[in-house]
Amino acid sequence: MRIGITCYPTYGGSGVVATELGIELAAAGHEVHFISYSQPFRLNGRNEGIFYHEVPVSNYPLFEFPPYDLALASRMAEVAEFNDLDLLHVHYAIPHSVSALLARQMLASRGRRLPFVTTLHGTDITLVGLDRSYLPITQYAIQESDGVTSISSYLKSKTVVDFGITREIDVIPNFVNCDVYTPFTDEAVRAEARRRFAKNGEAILIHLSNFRPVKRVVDVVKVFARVVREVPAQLVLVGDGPDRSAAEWLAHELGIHERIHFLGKQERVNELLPLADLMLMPSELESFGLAALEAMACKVPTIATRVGGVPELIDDGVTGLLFPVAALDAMAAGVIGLLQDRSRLETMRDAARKTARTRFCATMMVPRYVGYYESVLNRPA
Ligand code: GMT
Repeated sequence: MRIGITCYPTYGGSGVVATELGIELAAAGHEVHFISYSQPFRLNGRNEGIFYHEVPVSNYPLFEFPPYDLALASRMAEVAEFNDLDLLHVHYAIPHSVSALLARQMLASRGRRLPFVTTLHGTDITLVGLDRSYLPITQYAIQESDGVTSISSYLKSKTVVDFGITREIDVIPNFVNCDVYTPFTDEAVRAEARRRFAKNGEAILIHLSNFRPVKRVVDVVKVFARVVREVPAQLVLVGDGPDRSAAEWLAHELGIHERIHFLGKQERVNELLPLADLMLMPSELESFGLAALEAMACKVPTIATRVGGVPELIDDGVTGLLFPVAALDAMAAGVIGLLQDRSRLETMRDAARKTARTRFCATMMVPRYVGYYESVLNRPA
């Protein structure tokens, strides 16, 4: 198949899923064309079968707000025509599904079929999409898509209820490549690698996100401050975004900054995750929680909040621990309890990896997407 993929190329879960899917599809022999305003950050240009098409956006002075969605629609139609695409797969409804709808109509007027699949990821439904200025058009584009998938059952229900969507939505959960996201096989090698952050064999906690308010990064620092009162530990923070400076200030104010490693955006998170004992994900909301899945594949359980689609991923007490939002004392007690009970932590680490491999592996989910594309293509136009 020849598939066009559009996503936000910046640091965010939907872009990661779209990019990883494109890489897997190309590895399976499909031709994948990414169409976006810049190259998705996990796409390094080395993969055979993957092409990238930049969307140029005019900055003519009359446009106080450059019309990206229109430029994207034009580029989608062009790329589809010049490369004979079978279908488009857009990640994040706003504005990608609207642009795809326009591209489909443009090509239909020339007698060419270009169906599109929309994958809903989270804030496109739960936050941004509910804004009245976007709601009617998002609702329309979802309803008019040739196929719609959602990354969790939670998000599917939210879309049906909050947007009054009546069309079918298939749940295809997020996935991880369990050969790329792997734990260390040799404990001595792991111990040596951990010295990068923990010179004296201390515990290592990790957090990975885009540091947006919904991630509650300040809570990560507050939980860590409680943990280090009881257990010697280091905290590795991967990512960047609006709340980074607040987190850095707090780390200094609490006098624990020397134990906290702000790494910023990192390309190869698969090399950092396996160094940790636990991940912290105290988010206000997560429709899925991809970072936690990537950690689980590396044998790192997550201490998370019981929100959105997280319970579909993390089995409380088995593959991680779940707490109410802002329950900082309870979260810290959970972390301390696990760090002080190494055999319980080891059991949980094994269970986390097993769940990633048996329920969320790329080898299972990518064929589901391919099957879904085929069903869309086989439907009458
Ligand atoms: O979490 C973000 O702010 C980024 C956002 C996105 O769409 O880029 O992530 C959403 O999609 C991810 C991939 O499907 C999910 O793992 C995240 O849970 C979801 N974020 C939220 O629901 C807040």
